[in-house]
Amino acid sequence: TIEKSWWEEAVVYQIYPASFLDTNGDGLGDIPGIISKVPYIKSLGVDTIWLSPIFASPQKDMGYDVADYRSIHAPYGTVEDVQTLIDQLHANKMRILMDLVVNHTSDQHAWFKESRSSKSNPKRDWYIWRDPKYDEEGNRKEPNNWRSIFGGSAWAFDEPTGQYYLALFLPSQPDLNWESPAMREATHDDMRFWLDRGVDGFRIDSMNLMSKHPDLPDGKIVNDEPYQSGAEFFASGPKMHDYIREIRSKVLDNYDVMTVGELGFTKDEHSVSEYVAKDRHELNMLFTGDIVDMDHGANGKYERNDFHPRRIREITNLWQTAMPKFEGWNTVYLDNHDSGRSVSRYASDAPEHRATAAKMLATYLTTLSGTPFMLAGQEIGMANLGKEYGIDAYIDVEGRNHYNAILKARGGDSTKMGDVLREMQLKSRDHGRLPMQWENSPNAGFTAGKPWMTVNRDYVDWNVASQLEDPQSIMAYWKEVIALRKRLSDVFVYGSYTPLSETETGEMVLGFERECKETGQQAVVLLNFSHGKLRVSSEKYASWRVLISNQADHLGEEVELKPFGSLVLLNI
Ligand code: TEU
Ligand code: CA
Repeated sequence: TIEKSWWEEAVVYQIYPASFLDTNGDGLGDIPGIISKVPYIKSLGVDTIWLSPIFASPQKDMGYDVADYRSIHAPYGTVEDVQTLIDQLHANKMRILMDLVVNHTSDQHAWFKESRSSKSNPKRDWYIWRDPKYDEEGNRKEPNNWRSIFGGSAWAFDEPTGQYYLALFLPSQPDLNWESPAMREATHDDMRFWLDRGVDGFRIDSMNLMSKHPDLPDGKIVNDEPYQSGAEFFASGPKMHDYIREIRSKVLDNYDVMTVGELGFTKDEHSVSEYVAKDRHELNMLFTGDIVDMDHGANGKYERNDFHPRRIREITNLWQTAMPKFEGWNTVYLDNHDSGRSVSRYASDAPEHRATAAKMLATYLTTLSGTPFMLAGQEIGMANLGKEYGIDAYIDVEGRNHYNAILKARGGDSTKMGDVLREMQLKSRDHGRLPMQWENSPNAGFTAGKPWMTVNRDYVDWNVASQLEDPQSIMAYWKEVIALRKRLSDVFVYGSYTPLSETETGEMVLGFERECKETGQQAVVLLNFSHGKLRVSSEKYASWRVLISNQADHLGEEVELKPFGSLVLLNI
């Protein structure tokens, strides 16, 4: 018999609060907007939502800069509103995950204000402070050469006390010092605050950055830039697992909850296993970064590196085969608020392919082992902003910093920025944050006011209202594949995974089998990642029946996949 748990069977729907639904016309989504859509979310078959941060924040990084974890960013609503949301979800047998941002806080957090106030403040060591270094000419220098993930130095100088503090993201996001037991306890209390209100778990932001190498050594020098990554010394540091186990035993184990850790930089199977192997008793699942980095270059996100299906085959095979070895569990995802939409990056948003491509990716997400996470809007095939949008449509700090740095290096000539814009049109974080497209009315029905960011004008054709009416819609397909996953969970959730080789399927098709050993039930999934019509030999599956397909034909000895076609066959 199979050991089962709710979080393995869950299908999670990520909501970016600013962009979901605005109910008071201030142009920003809000908690009442989410509450009003609980029946809609439930109708998809989704059972859990993950809310990106909704806490008090100056919004320098859209809430990933938390000023107070126990109060809500006022335009979003109140703690009472959130309680109503939690209660309504529970009344509908649904669950809610919150974003736990505890690698860093905002510089407006009371803890940091105290910490920076003097060197002798009791909270001084809640953050990472170091003396400056000096070069031969006596010029002040940062304590080491680490680069911020958003560009520039990872250190910010604070005049009043003459020291630098570490900030791996924005200078307004100082890193917490997890070495401090008092800081850890305060953070545990913040977690309990929400768990006691019924929250069902956390997505842990920048999870593996919490433990740094204690000596903060210089990062390996790979080019002549002033700052180097340093990730080898700030990701998955020596105390990482102590901190997680402490959270687990002191906090999480007192509740029936789950955690999903965001895992950047750490990529090897052994290190990954240490977070999620069953006997480790640490996290329930992870977001490995590789699946959203498939078109990143060796020198960074915005370096051109066109997607090839070989990448998704490698990554899928890697984690699908690794997890069972150590009885670990994982997520299955392609989209989040930090990237372009998968349909635009890994498939096609060309009008003639878009619906089929979105359905093909939905098939991928719901037929693998692991907990599927989808981003709001994925159920209607929301896509990136089109090429007609210029740089002004992009507002996110990561992409903007990148663009501005190159613009400066090229002497400020914006006519020479076509290559940079091309990559932003694929990968900018803005695309994952576009306002939800509810209907064909001004601003897609997202707001009656002025939207906080660009509304993609393609809402005219791609919106919730029109797809609700259409049995052939992307949304209808999503409902179907989610329902199939739930009904056949022995195969699709708990079954074993066997990859089909590139020789068997051809390089543009991803294929795999799933099997429930107990019942002998088997499925085969074939996904065409190309613009072309492809045939795959299916002798072995000649007598299997079609469970679901978007644009494909089962011809017995052969399967014909239309462009971006997908097909799932079942043996019994
Ligand atoms: O992201 C962590 C992270 O490492 C990011 O740099 C991510 O790789 C990048 O955005 C991809 O382009 C998390 C959040 O998901 C992100 O939104 C926050 O900005 C970041 O932490 C800081 O809290
Ligand atoms: Ca609002």
